[in-house]
Amino acid sequence: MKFVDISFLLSVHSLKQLPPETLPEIAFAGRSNVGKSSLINTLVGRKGLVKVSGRPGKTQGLNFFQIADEAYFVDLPGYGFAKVARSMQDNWQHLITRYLELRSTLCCVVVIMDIRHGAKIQDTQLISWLKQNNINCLPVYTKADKLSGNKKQKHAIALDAGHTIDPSQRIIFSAKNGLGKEELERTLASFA
Ligand SMILES: Nc1nc2c(ncn2[C@@H]2O[C@H](COP(=O)(O)OP(=O)(O)OP(=O)(O)O)[C@@H](O)[C@H]2O)c(=O)[nH]1
Ligand SMILES: [Mg+2]
Repeated sequence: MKFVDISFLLSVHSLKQLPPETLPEIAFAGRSNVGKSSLINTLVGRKGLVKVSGRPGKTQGLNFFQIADEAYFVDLPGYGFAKVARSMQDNWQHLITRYLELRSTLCCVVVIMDIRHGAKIQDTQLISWLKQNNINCLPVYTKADKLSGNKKQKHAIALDAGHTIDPSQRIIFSAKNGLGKEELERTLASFA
């Protein structure tokens, strides 16, 4: 499946606003500023579709995109952004957790991590929570353009070890040069 015919559907700030569970859904999660929105833009080949920012906390609410009549993409707000008020963080956390637990059409959560950084506790927690709840999880190590070939592999292996991920089950990616784009397309199509 090529993810081309895509349009913005709605931004969800409470469970009541969720669209009906009609199409298979793929959600994109990760720490604030890791590159979730950029990854979606690369995947769909539309630079400006999802707003990208150098400032963490850009994406607020659950942003739904519809891909033809085939699937929804859900851009989740980033976690771990300290400058957002505590009460708001709690609200996001609650909304995202309930969404992930309740959504029967959710077929995969892409967990995006910065390949340059070591394993972060919030990613580890999310990955193991998804496993416990029998939700498909696809780890993606992004910003790979920022590392040389050798370092890329070394960092990827360290992240695998930190999160107990099998190297065949994750994808090394770059929104800047398109590395891993086709592999990601193929893998997501197999879930949707
Ligand atoms: N070099 C490089 N920069 C990237 C890549 N992906 C994202 N960025 C940059 O990282 C910053 C954050 O990107 P976003 O896509 O807005 O990140 P996000 O995870 O959606 O951020 P929030 O919505 O705030 O949680 C921007 O300055 C992007 O240009 C990548 O693969 N390579
Ligand atoms: Mg974003």
